[in-house]
Amino acid sequence: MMHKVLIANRGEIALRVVRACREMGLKTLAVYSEADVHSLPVQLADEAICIGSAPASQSYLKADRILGAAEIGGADAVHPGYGFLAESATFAEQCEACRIKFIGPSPQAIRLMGDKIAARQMAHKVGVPTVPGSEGAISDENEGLKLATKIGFPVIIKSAAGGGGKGMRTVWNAATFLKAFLLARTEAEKAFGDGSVYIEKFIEDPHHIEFQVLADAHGHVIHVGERDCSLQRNYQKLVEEAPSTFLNSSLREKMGKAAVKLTEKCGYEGVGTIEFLVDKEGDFYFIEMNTRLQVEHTVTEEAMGIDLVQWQLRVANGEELTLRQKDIKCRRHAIECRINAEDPDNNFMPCPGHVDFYHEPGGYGVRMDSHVYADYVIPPYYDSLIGKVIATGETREEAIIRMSRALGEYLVGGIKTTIPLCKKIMLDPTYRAGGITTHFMKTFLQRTTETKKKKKK
Ligand code: MV4
Repeated sequence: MMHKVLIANRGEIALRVVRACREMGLKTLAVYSEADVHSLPVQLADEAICIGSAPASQSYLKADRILGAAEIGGADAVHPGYGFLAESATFAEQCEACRIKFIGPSPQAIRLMGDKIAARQMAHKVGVPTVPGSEGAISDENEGLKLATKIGFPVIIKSAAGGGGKGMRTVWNAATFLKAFLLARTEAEKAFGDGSVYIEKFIEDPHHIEFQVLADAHGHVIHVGERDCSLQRNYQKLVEEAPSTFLNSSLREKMGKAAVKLTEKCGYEGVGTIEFLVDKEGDFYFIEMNTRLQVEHTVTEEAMGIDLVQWQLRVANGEELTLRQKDIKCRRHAIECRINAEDPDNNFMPCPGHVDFYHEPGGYGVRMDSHVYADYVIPPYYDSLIGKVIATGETREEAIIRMSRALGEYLVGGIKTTIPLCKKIMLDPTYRAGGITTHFMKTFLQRTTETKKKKKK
C-alpha cells in the first residue's frame, strides 16, 4: 500500500499532485531545486527536500538524488508529473529496483511506446490506422527517397526518439529530400542520441485530436473521451478543449475503440494519451502515445467529471478500475487556456521575473491551476507555464463566454503573459465557429499583426 508520495516535479503539476494526494489521505514529499525554495508546492506538501541547484540537469533530472530523497523521506511511491523523468523507462526501472512504486506504466510499456517506430508498428499490427509511410526506420537516404516518391510528396521525416515536433522535417518535393533527410538524422542524433528516422505521408492541415486512456493492473482499459489540441504554435499547445467539435458520435466511437485497443495491446497501466491526426475527410491516423499525465488533462476532468490524478494514484496502488466505459459520459464543454510568462509581441520570448501583482479568476465554472502568487519570482530555468484557466459551460458558446470573463479577471503585474493573446483568440470569429485545424495560429497571428501594422500607420 502507498503511504507517502514523492513528487518529482515542480510548478503547477506538482501542486496538482499534492492536492490529489491530500484528498486521498496520502502524505506528500516535495523535492525541489534551489530556484524553487519559495514555490507553492514546496510550502503545501507535508515535507520537502532540496535535491540540487537550479538547472534541471542538476536537480529534477537527477534520478539518484530523487531516489535518495525518497529513501531519506520514507516515500514509497514517486509521481513524475510531465516532462523531466516522466517518460524515462530507465527511471521507472530504477524506482522498481529501489522498491518504490513509479506512478505510471511499466518500464517496458514506456520503452515500447516511447519508440515512435515501435509504437507505429504496434498500432499497425493491431489494426489501428497509421499514416501511410515506412515500415520501420530508414537508414539509407536513397532508400528513403525511393519510398517518399512511392508514397507521394509531401512527406514528413520524423525521429523515432522524438515527439513534440523535435527533429521533424516536412519535404515537399524529391529535389529537397536528400538534404532534409540528412538534416533530420543529424538533428535527431544530436538531440536524442539516436538518429533513427522514419517517413510518413504529410497530412496537410489536420485536426490534432487525442484520446485519454485509463488502465488498471487487472486488465481493465477505458477511454475518457477526446481533447481537441489543434490550437498550437510551434508544437506548443495554447488552448485545448473537450469534446472536439470536429468529431461526430460515430467517428468518436471508432477512435475511442482504437485508442482502447492499442492501450490494451501494449500492456499499459495508468493514464495515457493516444494522439491522432484527423484529416478533412474524417479519416484518422494514430501518430504517437504519451505515457504520462498531460498538461491538458484538466479539460478532460472538467468535461467528464472525473479526477484523473486520483484515478492515477488508485490504479498505481493496485486498485481496480470501477469506472466502466458505459459510465463515461461527456457532461460539459471545457476549454483550457495555457498562460505562459511570455511576450506574444516579441516572438513569444520567455519573461521570467518578479510577479508584482497577482489576482486569479474564479466564480462558477472556472478552475484555476497555478503555483504562482503575488511577490513570487518566476525562475528562468524551466518552462514558462504559469497557470491554466479552465472554463466549463453547458455549451461551447457558454464556455467561451465564461473563459473571456475569467481572462478579464486574471490580473498579473510585473511580467508579460499570454493572457491578452488568449482573450483575442476567444473573440476570434474563426475560433468561435469551431472545427479549427493546426493551421489556425499561423493565420490568426498574421491577421492580428496586420491590424497592428495598420494602426501604426
Ligand atoms: C504530422 C503532421 C502531418 N502529417 N504527421 C507535430 C507534432 C508531432 N507530435 C506530430 N506533428 C505532426 N505530425 C504527419 N504524417 C503534422 C504535424 C503537425 C502538427 C501536429 C499536431 C499539432 C500541430 C501541428 C503543427 C504542425 C505539424
